Amino acid sequence: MNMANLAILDSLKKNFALDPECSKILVVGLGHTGISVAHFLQKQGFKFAITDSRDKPPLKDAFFQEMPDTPLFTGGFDETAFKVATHLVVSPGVSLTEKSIVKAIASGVKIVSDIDLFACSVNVPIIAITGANGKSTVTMMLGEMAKSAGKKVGVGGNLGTPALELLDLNAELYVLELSSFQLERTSALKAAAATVLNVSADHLDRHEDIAHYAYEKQKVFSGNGVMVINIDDPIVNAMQETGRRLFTFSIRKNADFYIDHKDGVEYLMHKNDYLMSLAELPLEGRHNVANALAALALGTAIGLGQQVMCDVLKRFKGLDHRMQRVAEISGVTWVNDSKATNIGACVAALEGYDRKVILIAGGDAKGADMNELKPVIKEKAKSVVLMGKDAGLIEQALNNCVPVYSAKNMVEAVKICAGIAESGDSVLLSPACASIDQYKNYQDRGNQFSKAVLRLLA
Ligand code: UMA
Ligand code: ADP
Repeated sequence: MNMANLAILDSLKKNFALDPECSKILVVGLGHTGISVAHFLQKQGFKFAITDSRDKPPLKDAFFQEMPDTPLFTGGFDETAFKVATHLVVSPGVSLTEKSIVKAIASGVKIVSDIDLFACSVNVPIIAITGANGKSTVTMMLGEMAKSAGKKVGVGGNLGTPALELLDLNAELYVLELSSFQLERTSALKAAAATVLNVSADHLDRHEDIAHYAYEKQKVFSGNGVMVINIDDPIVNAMQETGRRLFTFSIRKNADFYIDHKDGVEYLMHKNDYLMSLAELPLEGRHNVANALAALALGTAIGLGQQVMCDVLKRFKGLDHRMQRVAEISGVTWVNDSKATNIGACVAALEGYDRKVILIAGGDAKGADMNELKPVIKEKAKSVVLMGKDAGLIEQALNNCVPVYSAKNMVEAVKICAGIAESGDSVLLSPACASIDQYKNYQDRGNQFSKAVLRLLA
């Protein structure tokens, strides 16, 4: 349930000294988040302006038509707008190290995130999910579990629908996927249950190093809610806080949620309860077993029933562009894992295979050290087809440990793979890099792959 307007204003005042009478708010970024913030502020009676560094942010025209009277500064961050602001609501795509923002913070301007505004507006449980990989999968699993249990649930955040847009649902529970960018600028979130699924190198073009990235992720545990901890990941394991209610999960050892064998069958376990066999999980890969355990732990933390949760897992087919089987052509299986935008995801994908695959990788490495890919590629790849901006970095890191081919684009990459693949092989697009150097986004990259593969059928 949403809080009534007065209660929301009260909470915003207490947490951020935000006051419709005197606060001067600058919304930084005119993307989906910025628009959701504008709607929220307008509804609560705040005055605000918006700035975006881009000349023509894609949503500019639509915004101008909707709110023609709201001051809008584009084509750079407007210094005057920053000077008069008392509060900045900064979108996740904008770095807090931007000169104008650093200056504003130094002069006492408060930073607020859309997640802060959201947290100040609900008095029902929020479940928060972060991690380098698996966020969307676990968020969707848990959302489905809650729905199946008859709960009115809002599911969104980094997943796609900005958190503030979920408020109109008046849900009794919210499940949010949160990125490190959202968390780094959030201070009012107090989730009823939260998890950091794993930490591996990502977004190192925006975060100083992996320790800093982990520090931002850890903020998901702010407050006093249930901590769901992956004890297989040493960085996450170290986030445990004494005195907090805690569920652990592991695919390797004993934990609150773990895997055990009985009569040669592997089971998902909660303490002494055999929940379901692993064979009943339609998703491929050990990493998805970890995701299922995390979802079960979060669901248990908010009182969902075991049976309902397992029924959802048994029919959960996974999300597009994550280990998605596109086609089998002449005995060759083509798999789209375009959402593998970092090394950890690509490693997890390769580790799931017990036979060597042909890998298509490359794109924007976002500052990651591509040397980490070498051992798993050496073990699991028959050959590698590289494309995109940082193909050279990967090629250098591999140092001829497997045959490497270069492709200018996806059509060429698929052609090369079709030429070298033999019946029984799998061709896996799992780029270990972001897509923005050549594509609109990871969906676009995955779609281009599928299109090129399906063309082989013709
Ligand atoms: N930008 C500028 N100048 C600006 C504002 C934005 O150049 O003044 C650029 C950003 O660098 C970015 C793009 O515009 O490339 C969009 O940035 P944004 O903050 O306006 O993005 P939104 O449209 O609000 O979408 C954001 C999340 N995007 C990012 O964090 C980059 C979406 O996650 C999220 O779904 C949405 O809020 C709703 O919560 C996307 C994402 O790629 C899926 N997230 C990253 C990831 O998952 O790895 C973190
Ligand atoms: P996120 O939202 O964190 O990006 P997704 O569920 O969208 O996570 O999956 C992104 C990529 O990471 C996909 O390539 C997927 O196969 C891989 N992946 C999913 N879960 C995990 C995990 N627990 N560990 C490692 N990789 C994972």
